[in-house]
Amino acid sequence: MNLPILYSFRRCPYAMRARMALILASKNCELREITLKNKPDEMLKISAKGTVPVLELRNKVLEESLDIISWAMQSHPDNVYIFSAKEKLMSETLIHLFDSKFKYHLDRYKYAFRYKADSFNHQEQCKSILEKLDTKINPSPWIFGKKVSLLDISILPFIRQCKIANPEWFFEQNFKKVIALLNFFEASDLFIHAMKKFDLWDPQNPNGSLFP
Ligand SMILES: N[C@@H](CCC(=O)N[C@@H](CS)C(=O)NCC(=O)O)C(=O)O
Repeated sequence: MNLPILYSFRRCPYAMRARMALILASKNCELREITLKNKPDEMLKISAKGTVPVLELRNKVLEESLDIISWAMQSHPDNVYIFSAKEKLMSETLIHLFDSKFKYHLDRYKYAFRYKADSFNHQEQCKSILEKLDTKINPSPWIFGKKVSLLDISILPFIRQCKIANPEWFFEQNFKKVIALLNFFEASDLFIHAMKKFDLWDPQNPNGSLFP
């Protein structure tokens, strides 16, 4: 295959948002499903920091999910919501909040033992961020209406992880608009497509899988 190569890990929220952007922009690539415990040398050679997703283009390597999204959006797919300047700023602020503060607390809530953290305290911090988000959005069905936006695809994989940590607790919470949005997201063709399973990439048999 002579396509961009995407190193991906199905369950990684950063890789999920990159895959969704590639689907929305119909950007074909060769997907190489990896495992974080045994990253292939081929990936580490082009991206020493060892995180997924990585997109290898003909002339450059994109090592950040948000850069992969920007690259995919260069073709301005008309199935993606176009932000006003104000919405763009709000979205960027929220994406940053989820990538930094929310992810920080989410990791310590989910893996309290590993981080020697107080799970309850970090669950409360996640809750507070989701409650604030709930006051800012009015999903119908996506955050900005009928079209999915980069804000939806960027933050929902993390909100989903928060749900997975304890679904019973999650669904009892008061952030009902966030819950409705997540339910819609998880049932969407876009998300289902992005979560398609691929065999682990085998460097001995180097052709990956065609994606999307
Ligand atoms: N800022 C990076 C973060 C990517 C990231 O942290 N991915 C995780 C998996 S979800 C990873 O690859 N971690 C490396 C490891 O666990 O060894 C991005 O947005 O692409």
